[in-house]
Amino acid sequence: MREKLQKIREEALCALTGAKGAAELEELRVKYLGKKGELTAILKQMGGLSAEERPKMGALANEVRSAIEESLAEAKEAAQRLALEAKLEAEALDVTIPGEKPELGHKHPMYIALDEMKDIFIGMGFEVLEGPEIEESVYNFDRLNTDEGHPARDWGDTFYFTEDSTLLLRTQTSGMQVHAMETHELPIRIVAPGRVFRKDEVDATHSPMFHQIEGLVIDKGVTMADLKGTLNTVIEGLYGKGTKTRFRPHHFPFTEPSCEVDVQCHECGGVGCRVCKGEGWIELLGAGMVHPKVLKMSGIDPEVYSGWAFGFGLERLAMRRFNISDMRLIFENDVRFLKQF
Ligand code: 2NL
Repeated sequence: MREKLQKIREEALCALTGAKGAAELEELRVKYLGKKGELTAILKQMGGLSAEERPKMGALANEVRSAIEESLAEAKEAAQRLALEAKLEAEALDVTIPGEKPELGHKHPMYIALDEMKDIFIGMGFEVLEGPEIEESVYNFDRLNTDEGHPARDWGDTFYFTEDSTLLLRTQTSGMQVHAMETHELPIRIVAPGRVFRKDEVDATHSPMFHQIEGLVIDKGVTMADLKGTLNTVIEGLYGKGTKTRFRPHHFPFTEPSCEVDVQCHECGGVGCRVCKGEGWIELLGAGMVHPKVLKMSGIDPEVYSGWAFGFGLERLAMRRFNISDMRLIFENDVRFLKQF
């Protein structure tokens, strides 16, 4: 029996030294120390020993068990350490590998033009307002002296939400300014940029969605001279000092008198060329003195206050600013196009 016990010890310790991994260790534990294991089988034979031999063999058996248990614990610890090391190695992050550079976009050319405009107006003490693209026809039309029956209100030109034509996608940013006249304290000095919508077919100069920037000034004693002076300053800011302008009479329902403003062709200096289509002048914006009826409808007394307003198309402004020949390029968002600005 002594030899058997010593053989078990030898074999077990040898097997444990060579064992790899927790599963194999557990197998060895069952093989040597388990209920049906080799050591237990020996202990079961103890009954057949003499009274003298039994305690000796018992002591030896315990010794062998302890040795195997100790060795098993050590092997388990070593296996865990190895597993952890392997895991750390596998999951290691090499922070010295160069990262992937995120490709940054940049400002859309139309927003470059808009931001230039905003800067010029903010510099002159204007406030920038933005408002809803879904508007009531009262604010888009009625309060701007554009009554029912006016061609601008036609179902063929305007995107309406309701059969009774009370709710629509704004066709101009003027609604914002009407809201401002009703809620702002006087005097008012605001610009309102934003998207507007009209049922236009897409071509080189039209889109059913485009951008406007409108301005409104209301104070005591404001005249057409303020309109001309301010707009000339803005245009010089956009096209350079000394740029010549021309104010032509025009008609808008919300202003009286009204005008359109042209800038002398930067390409030919007014002689006439391909860019200005032989005119020498390029149309830039519409403007005028706010109609007294428009002031009155928003609760402002036209006997005390007067004002002027204007509206630019931003796509056209950007097209002129960057020499873009087709409006569709502005909306297609082809990066090869956008990258150039
Ligand atoms: C254009 C030029 C314009 C206005 C917009 C305006 C706004 C209020 C009162 C009076 Cl609240 N006028 N805006 C004035 C003149 C011209 O836009 O070509 N529009 C179709």
